[in-house]
Amino acid sequence: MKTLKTAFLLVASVLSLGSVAANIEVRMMTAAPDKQSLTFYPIYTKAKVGDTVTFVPEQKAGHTSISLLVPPGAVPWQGKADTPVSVKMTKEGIYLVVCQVHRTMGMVAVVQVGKPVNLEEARKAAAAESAKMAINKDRFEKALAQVK
Ligand SMILES: [Cu+2]
Repeated sequence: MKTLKTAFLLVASVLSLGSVAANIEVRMMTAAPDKQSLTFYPIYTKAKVGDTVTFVPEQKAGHTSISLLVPPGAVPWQGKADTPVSVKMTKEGIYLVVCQVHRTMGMVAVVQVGKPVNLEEARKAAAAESAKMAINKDRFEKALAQVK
């Protein structure tokens, strides 16, 4: 009887959730499967409000995930070197991410959560950051081109 009650509660709670929040991994890599070096992989990620994005240092080289820009009302983050950081996405919009150590080498990522409400602001911030890069200056632009 107890098992039946537990099973019922489990089914009821799963049904009430509707869409289940996902945990999405973005890897921080020195050499990525797409032949890029010093890069987030993938550089563009689409998520829903309520999802968690975890930045995972796949190869250790001092990689650090920090937010360059977050949508209005969202909380910025600053990860530690070579340490995973999980960010719960509570606000819609575009998040720009850089690796503190390799940002001038174009180690950047874009996370889109829901609608891109701050796309214009994100484009401006990305262009300003890209102007300071020595290599891979087009990565932010390539990632932002995938925003829909
Ligand atoms: Cu890095």
